[in-house]
Amino acid sequence: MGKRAFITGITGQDGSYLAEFLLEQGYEVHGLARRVALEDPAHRLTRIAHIASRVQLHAGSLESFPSLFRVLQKIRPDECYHLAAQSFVSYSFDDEFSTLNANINGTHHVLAALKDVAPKCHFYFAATSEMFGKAAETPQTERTPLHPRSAYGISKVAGFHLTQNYREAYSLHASSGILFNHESPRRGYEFVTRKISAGVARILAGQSKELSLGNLEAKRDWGHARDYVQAMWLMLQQPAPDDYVVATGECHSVREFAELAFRLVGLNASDHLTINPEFYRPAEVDLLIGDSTKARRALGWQNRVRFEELVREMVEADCRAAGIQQPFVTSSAVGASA
Ligand code: NDP
Ligand code: GDR
Repeated sequence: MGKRAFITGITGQDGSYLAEFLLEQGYEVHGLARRVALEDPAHRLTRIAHIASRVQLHAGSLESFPSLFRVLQKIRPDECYHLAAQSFVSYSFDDEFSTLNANINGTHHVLAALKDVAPKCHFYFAATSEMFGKAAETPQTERTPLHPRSAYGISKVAGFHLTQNYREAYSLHASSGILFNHESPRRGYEFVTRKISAGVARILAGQSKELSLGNLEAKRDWGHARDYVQAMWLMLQQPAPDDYVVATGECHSVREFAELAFRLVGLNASDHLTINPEFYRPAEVDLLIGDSTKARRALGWQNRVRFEELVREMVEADCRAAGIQQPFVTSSAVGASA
């Protein structure tokens, strides 16, 4: 009999890759989905449509302790991956209240329910490099001080501390993955990488002329979501719970991402890229780059997808969706002139 896993946020980017991975490992996979999503699967469950018949979805929301308690009591999972969150940093400035409410209370609700109904369950918390925010050192490790710069970052610091506290106070096998940005063709359209890949595809297809972004100089450590969900799983297979930074150790600016995406399809970024101050944030995180030595050594984790391959996969997927089968002008853009 395989193990039982429960994923909050199964309809999101990471949840969909994690569900696939756990099914491959022989798990019985359960997921939390909002009632509105269950009633509109054609639009709201697109990322897991291909595995819908193999996962069991349960209605519930982060805001409702009773809904989470009921689901966890019914499933009593061996492993719980708590990924659900209001995850868009920019939106957390527009609505601090709902971000703090969903993210902090949601994590508290899941932990409190697990403590009562499945205290032996291994728990994963989706922490983030945004907790480092105005980072005190470069690169960031598990020991770097936390200095969040948004309600989102603050909510994740609270979730991180809650997770540590449940580990210490109630001996829960509760781990946090401090994951740096990870992307894929399943990334939400609001995030900058997908905004770029989808924007490039639209321009190439003649459906639009420009792509409007905010701060091009922000630097991020971008990996592929498929690699990162394996780190989540590895953490829960360890005898003892712990916290791990998961990152590629390589960083690029938003400008570099955009220039490469345009260059791959034979377009010049400067002909199409415009700046819109509306996309600037009240407080920016300028530079994030992670040192994942601990995860590599203790978990044996590695990231396989490099930067150019990631950009290429995202641009290709969006071009295909726009009806363009062969979007690339060169086999490799590295070293190509802009
Ligand atoms: P997504 O935004 O793609 O997915 C978020 C998920 O949370 C969706 O399934 C969404 O459901 C669900 N959700 C949001 N609010 C609620 C709610 N109130 N009740 C129930 N479900 C809710 O995020 P990712 O997959 O990219 O990220 C997964 C987690 O990892 C998040 O917690 C994120 O903050 C964190 N993280 C992500 C990183 C990244 O680079 N991707 C890096 C570090 C951390 P619905 O589909 O209905 O909206
Ligand atoms: P981030 O991702 O805030 O790092 O959070 P996002 O892609 O939104 O922003 C990355 C950087 O790009 C700059 N930027 C823009 N961002 C967006 N969204 N839209 C724009 O037009 C634009 N122009 C420039 C931003 O200012 C920022 O510096 C992601 C989320 O997945 C979080 O949930 C997760 O915790 C962190 O990654 C690690």
